[in-house]
Amino acid sequence: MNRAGRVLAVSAGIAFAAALTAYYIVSYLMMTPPSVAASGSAPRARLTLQTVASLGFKPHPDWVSYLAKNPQGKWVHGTILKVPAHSLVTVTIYQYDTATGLRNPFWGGFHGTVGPVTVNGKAIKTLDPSLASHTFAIPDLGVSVPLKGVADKAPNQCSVAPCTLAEAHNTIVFTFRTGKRGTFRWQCFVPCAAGFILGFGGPMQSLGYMDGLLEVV
Ligand SMILES: [Cu+2]
Repeated sequence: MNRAGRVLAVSAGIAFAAALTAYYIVSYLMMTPPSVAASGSAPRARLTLQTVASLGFKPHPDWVSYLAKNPQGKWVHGTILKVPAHSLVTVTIYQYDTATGLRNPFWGGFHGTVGPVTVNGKAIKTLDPSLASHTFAIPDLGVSVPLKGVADKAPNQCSVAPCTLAEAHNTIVFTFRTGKRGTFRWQCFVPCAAGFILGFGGPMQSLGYMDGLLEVV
């Protein structure tokens, strides 16, 4: 190839890489994951969530995920939750996934909750860490609640979100208090990402799956 040809080839390569980079940045900036507001208003609000073993639709049908119910009663695949400041927020989680277990038994306890934590209507003080399927934890607010998994052999298990109450699940209800306004990260601490190294990749490190933001407004 002569000099002009090489310059042309290199320039074309650089232009292609620059276009790809620009595309990546623009699509990153334009992607706004949906946020879901709690129902009710200060000083009392309610959040309704569900966890599913596999989302069942694109872009990651086999990823484990949280979903949230909006105030109109529709399930949304989103983990950005909007709650009022200085309020008591009661969270109901329909837990459809089976247990993976916690590596650190400390997280089998309930932290930062106000009043009882109930599983299927029964108050419990702590959860056997090996029964945890996921946790709902907001480290900055000191909140952490392990969620009891569905039995491995439970009949009628759900595999496509949103799951319905007719499918095998545990219902966990707890309340926590919000303080000042701000954005706080929340996440699951169970290594529940099947197929990823140590169970902590993929959905465990992705907003919209096992991670989210709590917008206190
Ligand atoms: Cu999880």
